[in-house]
Amino acid sequence: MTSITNHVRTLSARAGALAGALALSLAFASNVHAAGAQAITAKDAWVRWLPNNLPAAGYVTLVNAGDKPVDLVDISSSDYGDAMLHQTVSNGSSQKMVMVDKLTVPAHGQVAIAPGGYHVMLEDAKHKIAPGDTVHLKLKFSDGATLDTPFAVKSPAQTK
Ligand SMILES: [Cu+2]
Repeated sequence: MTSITNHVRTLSARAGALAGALALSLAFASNVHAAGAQAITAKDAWVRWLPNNLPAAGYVTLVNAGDKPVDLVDISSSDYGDAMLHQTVSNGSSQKMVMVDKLTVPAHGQVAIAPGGYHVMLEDAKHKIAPGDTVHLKLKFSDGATLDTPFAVKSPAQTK
């Protein structure tokens, strides 16, 4: 009698573990689905290239199709050793760059990282980069999404 009870216990323990595993995989599946409905998209991504290994500047417009604001929180690149978000601030006649920790893309809105405002400072190119090339920046957002975005490299003359 004891052995039958033990057997039944073992079975129900297994059933419990199975139900747990199933619930876990369902939860995982719904997370994957949520990540698939990405709120942020990138458009008009380009880099202003400068000769002589001078730092380049990346520009892009971020569009948020979601109901909540999303922050751009990190930028990295396999093509540059350093990629940082900067803002150009003018003080009367002089201009300076300041570091930006995060940039908020408003719900159902967009934000432009564009000349005169924000730029992604790109330094320490890992290989030879020239106008006509495409480089990739990885944009990370506060909702957990990552956008691996191609940027068209342009010479200063091409951007006028
Ligand atoms: Cu800068």
